[in-house]
Amino acid sequence: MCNVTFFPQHFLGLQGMPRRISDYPDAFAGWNIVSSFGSIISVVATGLFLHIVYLQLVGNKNLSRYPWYAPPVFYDYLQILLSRLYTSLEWCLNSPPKVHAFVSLPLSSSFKLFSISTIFVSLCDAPKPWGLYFQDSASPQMEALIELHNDIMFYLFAILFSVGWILLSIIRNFVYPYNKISNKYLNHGTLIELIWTITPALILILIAFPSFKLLYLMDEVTDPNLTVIVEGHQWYWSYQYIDFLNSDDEYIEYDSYLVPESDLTAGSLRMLEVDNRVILPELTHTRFMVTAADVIHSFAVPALSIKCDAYPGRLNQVSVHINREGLFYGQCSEICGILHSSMPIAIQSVSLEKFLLWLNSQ
Ligand SMILES: [Cu+2]
Repeated sequence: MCNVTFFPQHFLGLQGMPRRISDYPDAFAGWNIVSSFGSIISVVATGLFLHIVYLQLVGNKNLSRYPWYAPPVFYDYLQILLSRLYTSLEWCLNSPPKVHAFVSLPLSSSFKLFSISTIFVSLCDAPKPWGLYFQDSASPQMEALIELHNDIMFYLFAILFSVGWILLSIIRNFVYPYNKISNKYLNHGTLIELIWTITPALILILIAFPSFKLLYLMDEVTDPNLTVIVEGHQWYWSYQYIDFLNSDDEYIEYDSYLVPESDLTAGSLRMLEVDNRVILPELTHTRFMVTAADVIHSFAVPALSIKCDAYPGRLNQVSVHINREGLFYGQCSEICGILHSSMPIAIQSVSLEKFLLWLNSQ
């Protein structure tokens, strides 16, 4: 039950869902539904557990003879279900594929079982429905973060399997009806206690080294070629390009609001699309100076590994080097009031020529 409730939250976190939002982009809905079912199941299970405890303690009712008995899983049915879940083109072709397999350009959709409403062209730089992993990275920092995550997951799986193995062998070897005197030798073991105290400490140190290295590396702001001032407001972002003046000799600046559901055009993302995007050149060291006008906000774009708190009366800075063209979505990630979920961020990375053209038009 805990897994059903919290594991989807893990995937949602990887996909970039901020905490404490009242309404979320549609891509996040799928796993949230699973999570809701999980929480309902765990409430029911807690009730059942208390009921069983009551039966045993008050009603004096004993356990059945085979407490670990589980009915067999229907393997064939599971296999059929799995092989139907293909999500990419190669799985819908025969093997070996024909030379001209498609008459028109095929559009890939994700997770056919549930998402009839979300058959879009696959987006790389926004959360995906039923996404399990990070959004595609577009900056060196994000590459490093993903690598750190995978490194730590290695230890996590090692721990999961060793603890799981211990649990299973305890269940197998020390169940009452099969092993009546198994408690006889369960006393103390100085050596094993030393091992299980020191090993976790060593693992923590192993994790800490790459983690701190990356932390300090990401704090570094390398010689920026371009500075953008980001100001969080209740409930929109405003941007200022302080390196450039427009024809009236003023800084280029504009506000960026959420596009409401009624004004969305086909294909744009609900709760993520804005009226004025941040336009940045690719392959350029850019610095964001982040601040806020009223309350604390947080400027966050998962694909670029940006997450920077915006405080009133204080300038924070974060540097980013976008390594390809693309459209990157993020959301305010610090609860800032009733419309916290309605102040998304859209950063469009374009070639330098296009960026200059855009500057000229300002
Ligand atoms: Cu905010």
